[in-house]
Order: sequence, then structure tokens, then C-alpha cells
Amino acid sequence: MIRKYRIGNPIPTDSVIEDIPVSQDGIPYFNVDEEAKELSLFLEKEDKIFGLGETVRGMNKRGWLYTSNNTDDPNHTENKHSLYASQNFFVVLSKKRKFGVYVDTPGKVSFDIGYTSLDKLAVVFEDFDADIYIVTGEGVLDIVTGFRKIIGRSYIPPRWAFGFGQSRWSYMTADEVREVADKYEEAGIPLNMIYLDIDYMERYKDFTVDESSFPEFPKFVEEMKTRGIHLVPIIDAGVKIEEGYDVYEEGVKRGFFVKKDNGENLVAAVWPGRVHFPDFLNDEARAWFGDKYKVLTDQGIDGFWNDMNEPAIFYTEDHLGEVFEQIEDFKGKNLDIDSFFAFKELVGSIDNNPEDYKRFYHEYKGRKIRHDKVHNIFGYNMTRAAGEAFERISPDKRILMFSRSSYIGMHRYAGVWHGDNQSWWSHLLLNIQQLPALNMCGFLYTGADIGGFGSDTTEDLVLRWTAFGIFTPLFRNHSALGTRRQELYGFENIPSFRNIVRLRYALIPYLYSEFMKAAMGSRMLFKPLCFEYGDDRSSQVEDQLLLGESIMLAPIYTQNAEGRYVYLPEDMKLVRFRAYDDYDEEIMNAGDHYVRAGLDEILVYVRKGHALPLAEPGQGLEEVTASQLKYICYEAEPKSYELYSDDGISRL
Ligand code: MIG
Repeated sequence: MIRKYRIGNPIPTDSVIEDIPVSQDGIPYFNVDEEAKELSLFLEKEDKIFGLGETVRGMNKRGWLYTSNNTDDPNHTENKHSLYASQNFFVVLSKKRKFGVYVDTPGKVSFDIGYTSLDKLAVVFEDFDADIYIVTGEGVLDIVTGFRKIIGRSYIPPRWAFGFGQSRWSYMTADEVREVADKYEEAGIPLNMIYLDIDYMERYKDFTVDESSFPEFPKFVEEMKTRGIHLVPIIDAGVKIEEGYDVYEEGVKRGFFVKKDNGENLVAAVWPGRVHFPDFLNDEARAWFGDKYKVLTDQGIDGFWNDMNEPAIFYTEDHLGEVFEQIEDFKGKNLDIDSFFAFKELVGSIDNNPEDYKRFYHEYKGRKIRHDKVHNIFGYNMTRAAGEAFERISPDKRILMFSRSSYIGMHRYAGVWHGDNQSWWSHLLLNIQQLPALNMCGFLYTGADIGGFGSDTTEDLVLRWTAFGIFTPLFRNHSALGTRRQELYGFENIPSFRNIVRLRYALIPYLYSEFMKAAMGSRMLFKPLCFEYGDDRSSQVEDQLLLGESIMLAPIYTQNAEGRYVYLPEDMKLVRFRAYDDYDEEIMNAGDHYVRAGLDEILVYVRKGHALPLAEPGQGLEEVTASQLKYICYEAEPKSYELYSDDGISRL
């Protein structure tokens, strides 16, 4: 059951699509403190908190302060409060009570979950205006499904988007891209997508392609497609200010860019230097920007990733001017303990400055609203612009799309990637831990940069991360300019990588079926163990996942580990894959085990009463029938499995 309560006068977000009347009763469970602008509740010892989507720390969110304030911060360390997303849904779960809470506000809000005081959960608002939804149900899974139903069906990508993708910030020319495709082919490692980062554009201008480095682009797109590879270009939120650039000129003429209080277009800067930001919150501007994607779909492109849409701001011209003025005061001075830090702060305040988000306004639903009040729905509306346009541009076929910034509601239009992680073992664990929380908030098509985006990676990390990544819907290796290269063919153990990636393709009928069932039925794809098993031990497990109905995963995420402790909530069958057609099976009893796993092995635990279908890797992306598959089951007698199959491309 779902009840809706209203505090103040909230700005709508369009995240909930069902019309639910506002209840006049008091909000259950919570104390309302108008003065402190907070809702709070006393946490019992057994209460666990799950959800909040893409945030730092573990699955149980107790013990930290999470602030919804979409931020381009590439250091996802545990001291951070905000990442790229605001996904304000969580569940309070214990044997005694369980309920879900959705805090719908486009502005800044903090979730103090046992941070200030161990036993108190407080939702602290900047503006005390929000719709609060309280969701109850039999079990935690019913609560999640109940919530997911009111926010609408999750985005469904084309089936080819379940293939493997290679990306790197710095593929400068078409020939470099060809080389990536060639080397994957030589290595015998399947590849279905190559991502184009900002370097394909002409001076970082959205919806342009650099003619000299990517000549005859439509032909190139076609050439790659005949090799089974989709090119997936990036689109940034900022539009370069440049005379003669049509997107810029049209946007200015039609008044579609965000404006300062004095009515002038805001001048900010990102990759291209000076840019304007489209007002994605304005219906007309959104339709206009969305239609621009057609420039690329007309050239054969059928997938996109939307970046820098928090929005990330290198500087605003106004603030930069202020900094240059103030910097004069420091010139020629002996910078001592006070002045040096003031100087450092001044210089360090240039990018993503909170004050800059108060310098501009949106035309949203007929009102002029200052950006910081709706900051968290900006990236969502950029992606919505594209998603709504795709329904017009490509009414029959699905388009691949994922975004960096997000808010609940965006899950109907696209997936997300987990942003700029690092080549750290701890970020492999973070990847594991963020997945179920994202699913709770409607985001099913998700994945992290495998191997890590920032920092130099190591081969063993890429092996372990790829061995986990084969289970995530978005399966992409991506890295930053200047870091060690991490395309799989560049490492020594090519046969191991080949076996791991091929196993992914063998698993696609299962992954696609489970994904589609989760999308259609508003269910989770990745679950913490305690969402299905009621024993106390299960509720302590933070590094294992249930994936779909049939399997459990217990990935290795520490360096030099030859194995790990695994908890089995019931008897299961361990399948130790060396390749899709080379594996051992072993029945294991419920309880704790130390399980070894070599760098070239992928371990899957098959649940009692369920079946894991496997295809020939070459068939993975095709429409298959149940009889074309092989099944691994716990029992001697094969169990039936409900296969979901469709053409993988028609819109549903
Ligand atoms: O500030 O386009 O998260 O995936 O490679 C960096 C360059 C901008 C951030 C994205 C990353 C991408 C990079 N972008």
C-alpha cells in the first residue's frame, strides 16, 4: 500500500506517474520538525536501511550522511556525501517492521542515517517542500515492487546492448577505433560496442563529428555495423558558444538556454570552453534539444551516453571574473598561514561551485525557478529530452542510452553508469554494493567502468572485475585519458579474458530474460541475500548478490586473494567455470565456506529448484528458443525455466 503526504509546496519532478491523492493524516513513523526542516525516526537496533541508489559505502546505509546534491566528483571515497545521482528511495527493514520511504524533491536533501546520532534517522531538507510516499507491503520485495509501479516501467535497451563494449577517453580517429575492433577480432574476444568519447566531435560541439579524424562518418558507422559493432557517441550537457554553430545559434534565437536573473544567457565553461546550458526543464527547449539527436541517428547511430549533466561546471564567467579580481590582492604578497589557504581556497573554488548553481534560472512548468532548487533533476531532464525524442525519431526500434547524472523518473528513459570510479579494488566492491540500491530505485540497465576509470589498473584487477562485470547489464570497459591502457587484448592472459567474455555471451539468454522480467514486473534484478532469505546471517552479507531467480554471486574483490569466504543461506550447486563449456559442478551445504577461485575462474552458485540456461556464445545475442539452450540445475532432474524471448529491438 502506498500513501502520499505533502510538506509545504513542492516543485513537481514527474518521477511518480500514478495519481495518488494527498493524505491529510500525519506522516506515519516520522516526527516532523518544521523548524529544523526535518523528518526523523528512532532506529531500533535491528533496523537496516537499504536503497538510496548510487551512493558511497555499503548495502546497509546505516552510519553515514548521504546528501542528494548531484555532483561531478571522480573520487568515490567513503568520506563523500554526494555523487552524481539523487535517488531518494529507501527501505527500513527488520523482522519487526518494514516500510519504504520516497522523498520526492528536486532540491537538496540529506539522509542522516545514524550519523549525528547512532539511533536516529533524519531526513533534513534545505527547503521544507516535498512529497513523501510511505510504502508498505508483506515483504521488502513487495515494497520495492509497489514503489516501482508508481514510478513507471524501467527503460529497456536493445538486446545488443547486452554485448561487451570497449571504451576509452582518447580514441582520436576512426583508424584508432578500427584498430580496437581489429585487435579484439584477432584476440577472439567478442565485442559489440565501441564508445566514442568527446574526441569524435568537432571541438567538443554536441551533434558534430570531426570531419578530418572521422571522415565520412555514416560510412564508418555502417562499416563497423557490418562487423557487428555499434558506435556509441557521448553527448555533453553544455553547448559551445560559437558563431555559425547551428545548435548555439538556434538556442540563442529561440531563448532555450538557461538565463541569469538579468535575462542574459549564463556563460559557463566545460570542454569546449565557453558554453550555454539548454534549459532541459522547459518543455519546448527539451523537445528542441532532443530532436538534435536525429543528426546522429540519421548517420546510423543507435546508442548514446549523456555526460557532464549534473551539470559539471569548470567555471562560470562571472565567478571567474570575481576570482581574477580578488587574486590581485595576493599578488607579490608573502603568502603565510592565513593568506596561503585563503588563496588556495579562492583558486580551488572555481569548478562546481555551489554559488554558481544559484546564478541561473529555469522556465519550469510556467514558473521561473532558480537552478539550485531543481538541481537534481537537470541531468534527468537532459536524458528525458533524448528519450522523448527517440519515441518520435525511432518509433519502432529501441535506442541504447545511459546517463551519468540521474534522479528517479529518468529510469523510464535510460540506464546509468556509475561515473568516474578508479582502478581500485574497493571500487569493485562499491560496484557490487550499488547495484541492488539502483534496482530499488528503478535503474536496471546499469554498470560501472570495468577495470576502473581513473588511475592505472592492473591485469588481475581487470580479470576479477571483468569476471564480475559479465553479470551486469551494462558491460563496458572504460578508462581515462592518461591512465594505463586496459583494453583486454593488451594483457598477457588473453585466453582467460576470451573465456570470461564468451561466458557472458553464453549467459545472455538468462541475463536478458531476468532483466526483462524485472522490467516488466517492476522487480529487482540484483538483490541482497536478506531480501529473499530471512535468517540473521543473510542480513549481514554485504558482498554477495542474488542475480535473477536462479543464481547467487560471491565475487572476489581483493588483490592477491586465492579465494574468499562465502555464505550459503541454503544448499546450492557451485559451478566453477573456466569457460562456458568447461566447468565443474559441486553441491555445497548451507553455511560458511572458504571457496578458492583462480584468476581465470568464474564461480556461480545455482539455487535449489532453479535452472541456469546457457547458450553457445555465438548465439547469445540472437532470439533463442528454450530447446536451443543447455541447463545447469541443482537437482538431477532439469527444472523448468521461463525464458523471455523477443526480437530484441522492437519497442515494447
Ligand atoms: O571530466 O568525456 O564520466 O566517462 O570519459 C571528464 C571525458 C569528462 C567524464 C565521464 C567519463 C568521460 C570523460 N568525462
